Parts: sequence; C-alpha cells; structure tokens
Amino acid sequence: MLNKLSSVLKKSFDKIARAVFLDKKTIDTVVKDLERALIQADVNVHLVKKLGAEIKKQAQDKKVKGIEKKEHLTKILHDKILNLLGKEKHELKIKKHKQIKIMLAGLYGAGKTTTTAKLASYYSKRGFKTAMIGLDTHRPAAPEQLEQLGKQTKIQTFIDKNEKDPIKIYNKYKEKLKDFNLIIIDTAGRHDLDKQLTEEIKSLNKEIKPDYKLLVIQADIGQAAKKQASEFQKTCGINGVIITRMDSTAKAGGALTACAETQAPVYFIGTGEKINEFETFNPKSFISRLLGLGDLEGLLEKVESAVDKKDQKKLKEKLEQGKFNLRDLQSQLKSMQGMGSLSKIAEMIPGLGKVKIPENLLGTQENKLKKWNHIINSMTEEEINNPEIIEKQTSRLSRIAKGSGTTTTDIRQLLKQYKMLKEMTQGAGDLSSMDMSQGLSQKQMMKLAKKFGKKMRI
Ligand SMILES: Nc1nc2c(ncn2[C@@H]2O[C@H](COP(=O)(O)OP(=O)(O)O)[C@@H](O)[C@H]2O)c(=O)[nH]1
Ligand SMILES: [Mg+2]
Repeated sequence: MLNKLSSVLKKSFDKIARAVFLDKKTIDTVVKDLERALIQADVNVHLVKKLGAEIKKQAQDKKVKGIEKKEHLTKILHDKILNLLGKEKHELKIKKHKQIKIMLAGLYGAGKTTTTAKLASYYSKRGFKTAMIGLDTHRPAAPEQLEQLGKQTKIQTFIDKNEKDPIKIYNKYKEKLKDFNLIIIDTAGRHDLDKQLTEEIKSLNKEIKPDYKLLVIQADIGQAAKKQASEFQKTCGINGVIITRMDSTAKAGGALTACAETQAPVYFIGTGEKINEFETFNPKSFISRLLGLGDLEGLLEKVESAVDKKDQKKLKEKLEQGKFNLRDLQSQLKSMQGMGSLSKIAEMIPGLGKVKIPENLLGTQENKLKKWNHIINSMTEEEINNPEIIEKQTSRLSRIAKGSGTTTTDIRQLLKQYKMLKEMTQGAGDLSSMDMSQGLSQKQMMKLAKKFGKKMRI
C-alpha cells in the first residue's frame, strides 16, 4: 500500500534522525522530498504546497533549540500528514439491541458487491446477526455474484434473480429481515452519477431508510474522489465512505486526502480481493504503518477477525509481556493462513516494517506452515513451553522429526524463526504504550533502532 510514499517518509524520518544539525537546507530537502512523494500519490497540489509551507515555517521556530529541533520536526511532519488524512478514526455505531441497515452505493466496479460481503463478514465475526440483500437489478450477474459470496462467507443472503424492481425485492424480504441485527444492502451502479442512479438511490433511501449510506470508491480514482464524494453527498445523502483497492494503486493518497477534505468520514479500506482483506481506517495507525513503525492495533484487529476475543486478549497480553510460546505461534500460524499474505501481517507487527526479515519468514509458504504445525503437534508439553531443551538433546530432535514426518533441519529452522519472532514481538509493549499523537521522540526512535539492530547515527 502506498509503497513509494512510505519509503520516502521513512527516508525523511531517517534523514532527520541522522542530521547532525537541522539547518535550513536539511529542512528544505525533507520538505521537497515529501511534497514530491505526496504529489506522486495523487494528493492535490495546492494541499501539498500549503502543507510544505506550513512545515517549513513551523520547523524554523526559533524557540526550539538543539536536539529538540529534530523531535519537533518529526512531530510536525507526523501531525501534518495526519491532518491531511483526516485525524480521527470514525466508527459505525452498530448496536446489538437495535437493527441497523447499511446501504452501499457507488459507480460500476467500485467494489460495492465485494464490500457488501466484506462488511457483512467483518460484523458477523464480531457477533452480529448479519444478512445481505442484493438490490442490483441492473447488472445481469449481480445477484449470482452476491449469492456466491454469501455461500463463501456463510452469511444469509437475499436475492431475486427475476425481479427488476429493487424496491419490490426489498419489500418481499422485509419480514424475514426482521430476524437480523445488521442488514447490508448492495445496490446497482452506473458509469456516472446520472439522473437514473440518483433517482434510484433516492427512492431506496425513502423506502429503506438506511442508518448508514456509504459510498464505495475505488482508490484508483485518486483525488477525483473529492468530486465524486461531494456529488453523492449532495444528491444522495451519503454519510461515509469505504475506499477499495488500496492495494492496487499508487494514487490512494489522493483518494484518502480528498475524502478528508470533503469531511466524508472514511470508515473502512479494502486492501485486496479476499474477504479478509478489509480493515477499519484509522489515520493514526495508517501513518505509523507508512512510517514503518508497525501498528499493534491494526495487527490485533486483523488477528481478531480470525481468532476469538478471549484468545485475542491473551495474545495481546503475551505480546506485550514478551511471553509468547510455541503454542501461540502455532495458533497464530493457523489463523494467519486465513488472513492473507504473511508480508501484509508483518507490516503490522511493531518494528517488523523497519527490519529486513528473511524471505522465508514472509513468503506465503503453505507447506512450511503445515510442516511447522506437524512439528509442534509432535512435541511434548514440556518442549512446547521450553523449546531450548530440544536443541540441547539430539534424541528429542530425532524423535520429533520421526513423529512429524519432517527432518531435524526443519525443526531447527522452526526454532530459529520462533526465537526471532519472539525477539521482535518483545518490542510490542514499548510501541503499544507509545502515543503516536505525541510524535516519536528521539529516545523512542533510538530504542527501536537498537532493538532491531539498525544503527541510527545522530
Ligand atoms: N485488489 C482489490 N480488488 C478489489 C477490492 N475490492 C473489490 N475488488 C475487485 O474489484 C472488482 C469489482 O468489484 P465489485 O464488488 O463487483 O464492484 P461493484 O460493481 O461496485 O459491485 C472485482 O474484481 C473485485 O474483486 C480491493 O480492495 N482490492
Ligand atoms: Mg456489484
């Protein structure tokens, strides 16, 4: 996601950290690099120029002296970009005792149908009794597409392949829908927000009275999202946005900042085609990920959709205390298999974004994960809790290898990866307690750098 912007940001922060003295020249270079990267990410030029000028002005604040200057600039950069992205995290208010209806609208190919299923699955995993209803009577294969997604996600789906009037379909299932806590409504798109589409959405609004009318926009359209969001706001009363295809474009910066400008809250982002490739949008953690500092909150949320709440809490505690054993690794590996690629997960583990991790830890190597699973299953409780004893006694190694149908090299490799992961996750506690709104202090950066072996010169 936004790899280019991310790498420029990381470089800029490194540049600041390394500078012996923060002179005007260094500040100008940092600002120039940042401006260029933002424009490449399709952020509006005027916004970028304004941001650049503000950073320069504030960075030269005479009151701030010496080493504090670097912290000051780091914080300014962080806060300005945060501002550009919309600052706060917005959450849909979904309650268990009240029925909530969410209607998705948008143009052709924006990702409405896929997002209907992603959203339904997101809330269903969090214990809401969720149903989907397909009201796209415009595109011929639309009901089948939703039906398919319903099967895949095991979410109750209401469609009617023959009826051409969306209102009639809705009314047909109105009674049945009363059994559900949360209803996600998929609607038809058009090439533009033309008269026909406007009328259709208006009449659906009137009949269904959704609690949320969310516009689905694909990130590829970049800053054009501004015009689209404000038109949908005006004519169809949309009150929030979901941005899809964040993974497949360099222009996502444009779409995100444009929505922040129109004050249309971005609730979720789609980061891939798979159902699980979907997350809440939190500007703060989004930035810390861009900066490569990891995002414990985001990681835990992703894990949350795959494991249950109790495990979740335990894992959080373990991560924070650095008490992470092979059994936890095993359950993590299992849930990771359903969570998309390991490299995506790694981006979210605190600290991992900044370090070079051996390829073999990151590749989605299903076979290896399976092998590791077998190995852990062949271990005794004592060995799981205390893996060091395995390496010390070759008899244990060969017994496990035999039992799991693997080799002693496989086992050694697993133990090595486990140690590495354990070491890395020990940074989690530090980071989770770190308040990003305060920016990163020099001390925190140094601590991070030390922990992960990257030397930072100052
Ligand atoms: N890479 C990627 N593809 C997506 C994402 N969301 C949707 N898509 C794809 O975009 C295409 C259009 O999606 P669809 O839901 O049918 O759009 P609709 O016409 O608005 O209903 C499909 O091929 C989806 O798989 C996403 O977040 N990332
Ligand atoms: Mg569709």
